[in-house]
Amino acid sequence: MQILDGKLLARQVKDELAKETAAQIAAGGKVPHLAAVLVGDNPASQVYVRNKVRSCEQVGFHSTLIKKPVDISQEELLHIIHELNNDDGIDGFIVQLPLPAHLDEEKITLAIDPEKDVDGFHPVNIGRMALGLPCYLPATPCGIVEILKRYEIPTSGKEVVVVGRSNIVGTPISILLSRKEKVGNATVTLCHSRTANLAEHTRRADILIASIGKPNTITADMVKEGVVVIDVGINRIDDPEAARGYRLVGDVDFPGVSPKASYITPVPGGVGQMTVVSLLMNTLSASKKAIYG
Ligand code: L34
Repeated sequence: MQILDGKLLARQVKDELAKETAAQIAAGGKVPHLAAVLVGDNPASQVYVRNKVRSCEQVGFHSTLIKKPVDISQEELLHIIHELNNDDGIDGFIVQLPLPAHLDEEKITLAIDPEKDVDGFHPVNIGRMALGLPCYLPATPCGIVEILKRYEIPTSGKEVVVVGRSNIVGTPISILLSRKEKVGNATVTLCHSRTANLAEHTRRADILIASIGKPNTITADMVKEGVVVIDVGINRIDDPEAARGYRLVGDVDFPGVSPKASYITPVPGGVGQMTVVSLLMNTLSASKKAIYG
């Protein structure tokens, strides 16, 4: 069993991005600038956005963090998005999800200019992705592709089983891996909460992508020997002995499944790390106007 080390890969990609950014600036180009909008005080979102801002600093980007109280109105948030859309200094921006229940995530996502949608969540970017056109790829699926690419894990002709059909992970990764691309050409099965006999599907997987949002959903009896496991889940479990009072686990029962796996991502230190660097990759493309000219 080999660990797919997201932390190590993230460091490598960041080194590459830092060099490319320095070269761009030395050639008289732009310092890439990412803005992140964080609404409310969801503790996990605070950690993720902090990681994003810190990572921008590490690679030499500018970043702007816009923090707003939990009770911000929809109009006010739409106004901020409108300003960011029209701010030439900002190459790309994100609105961290989930949003408080009174805000309409769909409306907010649709308000973001696709050219600045470095999260790749806007239907224009998702549609372009589905057709194989240049686009911003959603960060988590992009991170998964980068892991498979850099560890040289073959996908062509393989059985990929994705568990979870969210707009930001399950749906896009199933499209990406079935496309005719270097990391692609897989036979993809997309399972979800209404799938009958989940284990029958997961046991067929050469590559299993778990993005359910519930700890220990994938157990040893549900996978075959030699499976490649990509665990997207990040769940907080109360743990009085841990310094922070909780520990992080994925959607996969790591102690049970890892002995059967050929490769497996850890949580933390796996996919989450690559989600952050994918956002940086998209922001650098945005600063070059590489996608939309
Ligand atoms: N708009 N909302 C928007 N864009 C995104 O790309 C996200 N996502 C997901 C949630 N909402 C979003 C993220 O940023 C998930 N996500 C994310 C980002 C970073 C990490 C995990 C998920 C991350 O840094 N994970 C660390 C551990 C962090 C911790 O200690 O809690 C890891 O090693 O997995």
